[in-house]
Amino acid sequence: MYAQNIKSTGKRVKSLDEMDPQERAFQERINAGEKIEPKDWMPEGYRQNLIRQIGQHAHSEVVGQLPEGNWITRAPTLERKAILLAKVQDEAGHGLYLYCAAETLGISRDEMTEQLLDGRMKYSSIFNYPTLNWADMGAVGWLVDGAAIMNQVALQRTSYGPYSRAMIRICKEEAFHQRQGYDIMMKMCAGTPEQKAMAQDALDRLWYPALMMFGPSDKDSVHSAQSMAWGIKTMTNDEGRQRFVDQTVPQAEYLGLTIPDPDLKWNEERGHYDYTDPDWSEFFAVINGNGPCNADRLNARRKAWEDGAWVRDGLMEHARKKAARRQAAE
Ligand code: FAQ
Repeated sequence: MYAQNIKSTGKRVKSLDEMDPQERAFQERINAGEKIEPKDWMPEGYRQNLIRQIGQHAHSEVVGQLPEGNWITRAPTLERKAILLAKVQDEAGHGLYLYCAAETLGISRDEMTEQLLDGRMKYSSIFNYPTLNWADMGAVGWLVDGAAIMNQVALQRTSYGPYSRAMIRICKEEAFHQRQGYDIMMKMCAGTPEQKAMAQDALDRLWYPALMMFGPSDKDSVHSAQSMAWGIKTMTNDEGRQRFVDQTVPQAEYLGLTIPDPDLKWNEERGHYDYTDPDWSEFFAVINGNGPCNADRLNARRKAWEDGAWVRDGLMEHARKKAARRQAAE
C-alpha cells in the first residue's frame, strides 16, 4: 500500500533502505498502522507537515463560520435559525479541537493565528466564495460539509493520534451538518419554481469550488507523496474528489437538480462518474489571496483577533496572579 500510494502521486519519497535506523523504525511503525503520539520521536518534516495541515484545517473551521454566520439573523424560521446557530457553533468547536491537536506538536494557537493573519498559513479555498442567499445555506451544508466529511472520514485513520481522535469526533457532527444542508435543499426543490431555481443557482455556483476543496490534481500536489508515505493522508486529492462526485451525483438527481457539467457521465468500465476538473487557474488565484472574499475573510479574522486582545490579556493576568498566589502558599 505504501509503495502504491507513492506511485499514484508520481512523486518520489525515501525508501526504507535510504533511511537512518531511527527514521526507519518510525516508518515501520507507520506501515504497521500504529498511531504516533505527541511524545514519540518523529522526523522534523513529519512534525512540520502536520502543523501545516492541522493548522490549515483549524483555520478553515474558524474562517468557515463566516459565510454561514452571515445568514443566522436572516434564517427564514426560528427552527432554521436555531439549527444554523448550532451548526456554526460546532465549527468553532472543531477549530478548537484542531488547534489543540496542533499544539501537541509544539506550536501555540497564538503563533498559528499570527501565521494565518500575516498570510503564512492558509485556510480552505471554499470560504473565499460569497453566500448570496438562503439557498446557499443548503448548498454549503450539502456540498461543503459533504466534501469536508469525505476527506475527514479518511483522516480518521491518519497516523497522528491526536489528529485522528479529533477527526472521529468532528465527523459525527459533520454528518448532521451535511444532512441539515440537504434538508434545506429538499425543501427548496419541493417548493415554488423560484425556490427550485435558487437551489439550482446555488449548486451552479458552488459545485466547482466544492471540487477544489480536495486540493490540486495529484500531478500538482506538493505534499501528497510524502504525506501518504507518512500516513498523514490516507487518500490522494483526486481519489477524494472522485469519491465525492460519485456520492453527490445521485443526491442531485434525487433533488431534480442538474450538476453544471455537461460532460458528467457514468463510466461503466471504471465504475465511477467521469467529470470535468475545476478551472485550476481559479483555484491557484484563490489560494494565493485573489478570490472573491479573501480580503473580507482575513479582515474579519484580524478584527476578531484585535477585539479579543483584552480577553487574552485579562486571562494571562489572572493566570499570573493565580500562579503567584500558589507559589506564595508553598
Ligand atoms: N484550499 O500538496 P497539496 C470544512 C494548498 S474543513 C486552500 O495537495 P495537501 C468544515 C496546500 O495547503 C475544510 N489551500 O496539499 C466546514 C498546499 O499549499 P502549502 C478544510 C489548499 O495538504 C464546513 C498547496 O495547495 N479541510 O470545510 C487547498 O497535501 C462548512 C498544494 O496542495 C481540511 O483542511 C484548498 N482547498 O492536500 C467548516 C482537511 N488544497 O500548504 C465550516 C485537511 C490544497 O504548501 C463550514 N487537509 N491547498 O502552502 C487536507 O486533507 C489536505 O491539506 C488537502 C490538501 C487535501 C486539503
